[in-house]
Amino acid sequence: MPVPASFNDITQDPSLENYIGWVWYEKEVLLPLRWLQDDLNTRVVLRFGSAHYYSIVWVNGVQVMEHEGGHLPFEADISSVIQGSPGVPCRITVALNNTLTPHTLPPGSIQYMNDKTRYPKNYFVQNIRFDFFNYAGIHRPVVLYTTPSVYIDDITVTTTSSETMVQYQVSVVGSTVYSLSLSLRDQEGKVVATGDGPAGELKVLNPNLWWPYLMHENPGYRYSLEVKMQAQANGALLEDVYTLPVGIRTVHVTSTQFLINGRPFYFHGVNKHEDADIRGKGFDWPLVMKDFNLLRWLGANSFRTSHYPYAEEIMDLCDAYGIVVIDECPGVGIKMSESFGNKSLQHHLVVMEELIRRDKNRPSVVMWSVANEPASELPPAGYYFKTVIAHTKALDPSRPVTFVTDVNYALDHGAPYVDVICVNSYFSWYHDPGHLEVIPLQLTTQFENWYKTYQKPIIQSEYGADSVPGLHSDPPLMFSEEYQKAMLREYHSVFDKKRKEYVIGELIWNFADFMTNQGTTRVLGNKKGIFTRQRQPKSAAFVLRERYWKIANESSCLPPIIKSHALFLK
Ligand code: GCB
Repeated sequence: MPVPASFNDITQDPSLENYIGWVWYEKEVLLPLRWLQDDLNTRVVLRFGSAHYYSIVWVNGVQVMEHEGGHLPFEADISSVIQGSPGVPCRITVALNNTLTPHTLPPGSIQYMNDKTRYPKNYFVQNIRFDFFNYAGIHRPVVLYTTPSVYIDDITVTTTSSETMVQYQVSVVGSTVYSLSLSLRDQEGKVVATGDGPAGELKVLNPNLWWPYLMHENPGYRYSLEVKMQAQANGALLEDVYTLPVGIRTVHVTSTQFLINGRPFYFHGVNKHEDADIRGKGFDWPLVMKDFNLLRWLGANSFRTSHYPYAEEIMDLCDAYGIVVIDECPGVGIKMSESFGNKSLQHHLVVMEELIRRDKNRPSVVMWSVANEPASELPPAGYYFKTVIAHTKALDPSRPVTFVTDVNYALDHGAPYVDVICVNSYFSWYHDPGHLEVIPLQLTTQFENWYKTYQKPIIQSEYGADSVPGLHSDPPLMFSEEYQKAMLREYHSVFDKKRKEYVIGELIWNFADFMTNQGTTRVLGNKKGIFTRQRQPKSAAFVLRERYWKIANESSCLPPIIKSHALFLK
C-alpha cells in the first residue's frame, strides 16, 4: 500500500474500499550509522503527519505510541528501541483502525443488522453523519528525524502591530541548563531584531506586514525567526537550531467587521476537501499546487478547512501566498446526544490542543472553527460549546473562535459563545428545491435574524448547488450547470446588499466535486464543486471568478498591479 494515500481506492477489491476495522502497515528501513552510535546525545523521532483514525505504532516489536484521531500529527522518541543494532533494518509496524464511535471526532456508530432474513451473519454498517467518504490509511508523510537530547520542543509567536512587537516563548526539553539566542531576519536576510532567553519581545522598526492575497502587492510576507539553543550534556556541547517563518499581522473582530492589520477583510473564498481520484485523502504535491493555482486564478482570498485540519504543507502555502484560513477541527457530524457528554467533550478539548499546537504560529490562520453543523439545538450543546470555545480561547487568546451552524437562529445553544456567526444554508436546494425565486427573501431574513439576535458579523460559510458537468438546461433546472450559476447570482445579489452592513464573507460549497458515501442524492459523490474532481472548471467557476476579482478590484487598498490584472479579466 502506498504512503501517503488512502487505501480505499487503490485496488479493485470492493471489500477494501468499504473496509471497517484494523489494517496493518509494515516497513523496514536502514538508519544512518551515526544515529545509532551517538546514543546519548542523539534523539531519533518517528513522526506521522496523520493516520486515520486510531493508530498503534511499534518499532522493532516494541510499542512506541498510540494516537486517537486523524488529520493531526503524532510522534514518538524511538531512540531507546533502535540502539545497538547497526546494520540491522529497523522495523516499523502500524496498526490502524477506522472505526468511529459516538465519542471520536468525527463521531460515528456501528450498527449490526440482526434480521437474519435480510442480512448475512455478523453483518454491520458504520453510520456517519457527515457528507464525505470516510477514507482511511496513512494520509500524510511519515518521517524519521533527529534532534540533540536537549532540544527545542516548542515555540510560540504572537504579533501586535501597535509597537510592532513579536512576542516569543520557547520551551526546551532535556535539561534546565541551556542558553537561547534568537534572531529575526527579513526576506533579504538582514537581521532586524535579536533576543535571548526563553521568552521576550522583538521590536521591528517599519515592519513589512503579512497581508492577505489581493490586499497588497506583496502578500504573505514572512520574516524568519532563527532560534538557537546550546547546552552541555554528557560532556558535549549540544546545539539545536530551528527556523520559524513569522508573519506580522493582527486580527480583530468588531460587531460588523473582520479586521486584518486594522483594515476590513471580506472573505471571498471556498470550502475545500482533501479529496481526489485514486489517492483519496492522501497528500499529493501536484494536486496541492494545482489547487493553489486554481484558488489564485479564481481570485479567492480565503478558505475554510472543511471539515478537518489540512496537511501542514497546505498550511505552509497559505502562509506563503497570503490565503486566509478558517482552521476547522474534525468536529463534524456531532449529531447524537451521546456525543455531547463528558467523554466526547474531553476528547474535543485534546483535539483543539493538538490543532493549536500545530497551527498557532501561522499568520494565515485567522480564526478557529471548533465544529461544523453540530446538533446545536440540543440543550447540552450550550455547555459543550461554551467549554470547547473557552478552552480554545485560553489556549490561543489571539484569535477569534467560531463554529459553523445550520440551526435556526432562535434555537442555537452554541451561538452565544462565538465571535463570528458562520451560517450554512441551501435555499432552493435542500429547501424549496428548484425555486430560485425564494432565495432573496429567505437569505435576507436569515441574515437579519442572526444579526438582530447577536450583533456579530456573519459569514455565509456554505451555499451551493450540485451540477453534473455537461448537463445543460435553459430555463435552469436542478443539477444543470445553468442552475448552479443562477443560484450563485441570487445569493450574490443579497450578499452585495448585506456586505455593506455586517456580512463579512462568502465561502462557496464547494471548491471541487468530492467523494461521499453512496446514496440516492449522490452521483459518484457530491457535485457541488465549481471545479470537477479532476479540477476542470464548470460554468459556475467563471461566474465566481468574475465576482471575486471585481470585489478585490473595488477594495480601496488594492495596488495598481492587481487592478490591472482584474481589468484584464474583463
Ligand atoms: C452541508 C455540510 C457539507 C455537505 C453539504 C452538502 O451543510 O456542511 O459537509 O457536503 O452541506 O452538499 O450537502
